[in-house]
Amino acid sequence: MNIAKAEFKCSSERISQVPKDDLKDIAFIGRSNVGKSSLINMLTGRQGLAKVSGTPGKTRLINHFRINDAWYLVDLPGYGYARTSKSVRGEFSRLITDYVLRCEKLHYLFVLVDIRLEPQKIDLRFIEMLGENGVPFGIIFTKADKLSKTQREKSIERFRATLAEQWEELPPMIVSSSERGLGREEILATIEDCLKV
Ligand SMILES: Nc1nc2c(ncn2[C@@H]2O[C@H](COP(=O)(O)OP(=O)(O)OP(=O)(O)O)[C@@H](O)[C@H]2O)c(=O)[nH]1
Ligand SMILES: [Mg+2]
Repeated sequence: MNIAKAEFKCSSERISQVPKDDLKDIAFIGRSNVGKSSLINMLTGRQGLAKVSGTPGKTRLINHFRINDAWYLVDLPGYGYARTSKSVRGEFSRLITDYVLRCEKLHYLFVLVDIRLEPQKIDLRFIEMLGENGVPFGIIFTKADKLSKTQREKSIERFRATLAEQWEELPPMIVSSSERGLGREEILATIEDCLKV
């Protein structure tokens, strides 16, 4: 898929504020600092479209970017940001659970996982919630440039094995690096396919 046009549409602090048109949402979520905003910039080829930061918790709202006037790419706040007070955090914020479980615009969700880390409980719980609620999703491993090829393969295998303990069918998994542009074609092809359904 060629991205000819990518424009910021709006930021929402409640799901009642998301765009009311019938374009589908393809959203990106994961732990704070996993690289969601960087990946969105890499996919659209527009640096600075989504705000990137070394400080976790940068993205706090649901951000809609309108792509080719045909669909929305959605940057979601990170979960598991420990420095947010417990009362607003819950396990996953209300904003995240409302959007992921109730928003009818959501068509497909990519869960981003840092390829360097062993499977994190919070990611596994999030994935479990998606499975239980029938939310269609795929996994994108981020920051692949930080590992060697062998280390990457080991890490993916470890994640696959952990998921296989609980799930018979595993979600699609894509390896990416926003620094290197790795995974771009594969992610865009996956999006193109799932927009047809
Ligand atoms: N080496 C490397 N660093 C990356 C990559 N992607 C993101 N980063 C770095 O990771 C940090 C966090 O990136 P963001 O894109 O802001 O992460 P985020 O998931 O949007 O973070 P929040 O909005 O805070 O939840 C930044 O310092 C990025 O430069 C990557 O592919 N490779
Ligand atoms: Mg962000």
